[in-house]
Amino acid sequence: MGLLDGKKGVILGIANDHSIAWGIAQAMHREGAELGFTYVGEALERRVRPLAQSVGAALVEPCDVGSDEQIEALMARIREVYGRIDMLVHAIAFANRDELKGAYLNTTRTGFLLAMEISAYSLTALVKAAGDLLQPGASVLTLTYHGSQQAVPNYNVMGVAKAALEASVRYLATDLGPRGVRVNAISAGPIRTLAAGGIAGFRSMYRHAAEVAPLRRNVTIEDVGNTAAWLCSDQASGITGEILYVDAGLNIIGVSIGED
Ligand code: NAD
Ligand code: 0WE
Repeated sequence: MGLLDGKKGVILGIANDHSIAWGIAQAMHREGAELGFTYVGEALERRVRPLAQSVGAALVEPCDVGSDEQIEALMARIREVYGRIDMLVHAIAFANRDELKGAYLNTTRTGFLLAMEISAYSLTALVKAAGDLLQPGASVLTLTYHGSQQAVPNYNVMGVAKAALEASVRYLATDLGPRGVRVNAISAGPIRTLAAGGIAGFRSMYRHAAEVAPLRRNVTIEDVGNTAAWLCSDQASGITGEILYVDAGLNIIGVSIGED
């Protein structure tokens, strides 16, 4: 008896087995869900296909969320293979690497628009294109980070994009609620994924998080995956438009004094 028995879901944002989206896929698969995955580019296709096979994913399609054509093609395939879906997971973010360091005020117009398009607007584009593929009882989930709420050194334009993403969650929840579709976000603490790799100061921030978080540890993709599976299950049927922190409690700390 799994939490997600009989449910079908599509997960966007698996790059490799360190991806948060992969943690979500594993937990959803364990709970009985039937899954489909997307990837961007041939390099990632080679990573994603074996992972898809290991959980019996029936659908593996390309989808660059910067392209309306690819989003439309994905939805057409979902319609063919599944008819309808119960879960749509968006675990995608992108900004120019050189704008994830130094002063936020150096953000360029094109860099700002790129981060907003790929990291925030894409959720709205996907939900719009999904249309009636999302039936009553279905759940949409995205991933965010606390840099949307408070200034985090170097997160910069991504923080602004995540603020827009979180607001989108509330407006989409308002639009889809009458149809019985829920929309939520998980705000994860720092995790060492491909997207965190090579970010200026990430290592020391990651270590600091484990020192000051109430649980005195970092969160894992398993922590996030388990919460995601539950949030998309009927057990969470009264929750929509919510930003749920999975961060070992880090965000509730105002001042931390080192233990010596
Ligand atoms: P990841 O690198 O494993 O995943 C990011 C994914 O975004 C990749 O699969 C990449 O292919 C995809 N992507 C980028 N541009 C795309 C595009 N144009 N079209 C489609 N897909 C595109 O890293 P992750 O840390 O697992 O990131 C997943 C989500 O979790 C992101 O939204 C990120 O902001 C969020 N998040 C990460 C952390 C962290 O510390 N790692 C913390 C909180 C939230
Ligand atoms: O959302 C993110 C990272 C998103 C991200 C990562 C990259 C790296 C590679 C977006 N675009 C790119 N572009 C690239 O070229 N996180 C929540 C992880 C993260 O990134 C940080 C963090 C944390 C946490 C950047 C600065 C400070 C903290």
